[in-house]
Amino acid sequence: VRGSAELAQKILRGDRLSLARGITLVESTPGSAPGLLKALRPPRRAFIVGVTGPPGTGKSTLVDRLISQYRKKNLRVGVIAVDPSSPITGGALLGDRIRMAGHGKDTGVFIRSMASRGWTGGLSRATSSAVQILDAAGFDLVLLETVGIGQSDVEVVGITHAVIVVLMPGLGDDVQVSKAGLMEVGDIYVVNKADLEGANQMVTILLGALRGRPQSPSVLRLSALPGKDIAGLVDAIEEIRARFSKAPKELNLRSLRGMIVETARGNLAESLQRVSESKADEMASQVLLGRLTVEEAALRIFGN
Ligand SMILES: Nc1nc2c(ncn2[C@@H]2O[C@H](COP(=O)(O)OP(=O)(O)OP(=O)(O)O)[C@@H](O)[C@H]2O)c(=O)[nH]1
Ligand SMILES: [Mg+2]
Repeated sequence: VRGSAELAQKILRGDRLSLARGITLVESTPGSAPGLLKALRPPRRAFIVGVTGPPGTGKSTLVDRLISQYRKKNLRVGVIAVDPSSPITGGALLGDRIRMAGHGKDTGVFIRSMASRGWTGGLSRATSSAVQILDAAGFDLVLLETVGIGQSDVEVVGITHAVIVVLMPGLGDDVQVSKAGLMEVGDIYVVNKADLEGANQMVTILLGALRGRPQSPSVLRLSALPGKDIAGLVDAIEEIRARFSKAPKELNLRSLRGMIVETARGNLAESLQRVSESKADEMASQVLLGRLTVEEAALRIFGN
């Protein structure tokens, strides 16, 4: 605990090495750093933006462009790029680093890739913790990139104040977009790679898919790679950021709700993993003997 108080002090002072160490700590040994997070409990200042969407739509390229835009505004920018399935998309981590490498020497920018390292539920919890650490370290803007493959990959952006969903031409309306729950989470939808064919069609599909939403989110088309029409996206972000600055409570409550749920999800998944190995075997025999149903066994798995 003494060590974590010291580490917290250094993080609050903005020491980069301690910041990196703090994130490594929450990433590698989840739940082991309650002292650190408690000591950090910051006045919540950072504006936190999630960037999600199917693989390869240009999220990292867009994040890189946003870093440049916000550095021009003199905001300090922290980035967490989450890779939920490192064995499969192992190249993506390296790719993210390379794509954002231009900011490597800028002390107003901190970029970190995080991988789930194979343990269930760890991702959600570690991400919430890492975002809190960047907030405490005094970053004005925190960008959180996640690949929107499955429901939980998408839901992790619920810990933010604003969510950008990045799509591209040719995705179609059903497969990746609707299924992953992307149509529910976005405040801003971007059709990236507008330089490619089919961008207008994608916008049409998107508007159709968003029709059921009570408040229509912004829909923008741009090209992150050549850096075309990024200004429109910055305007859309700034509109939400202005709302956040004026009355932070509403968006902070949304983000904290998300963090609590994601952390609980992590805890639950970890507990389940811990008990299921030993207990499921024993209960399977009970079910086989007709003493329990599968449903009863599942309800009892956390009990004694
Ligand atoms: N034509 C075109 N290509 C782009 C544009 N933006 C990004 N790309 C390319 O799309 C590819 C994927 O870009 P990334 O930024 O890595 O996409 P990502 O969504 O972060 O990918 P993952 O993190 O792996 O899901 C790269 O080859 C980019 O150069 C664009 O505006 N136009
Ligand atoms: Mg990426």
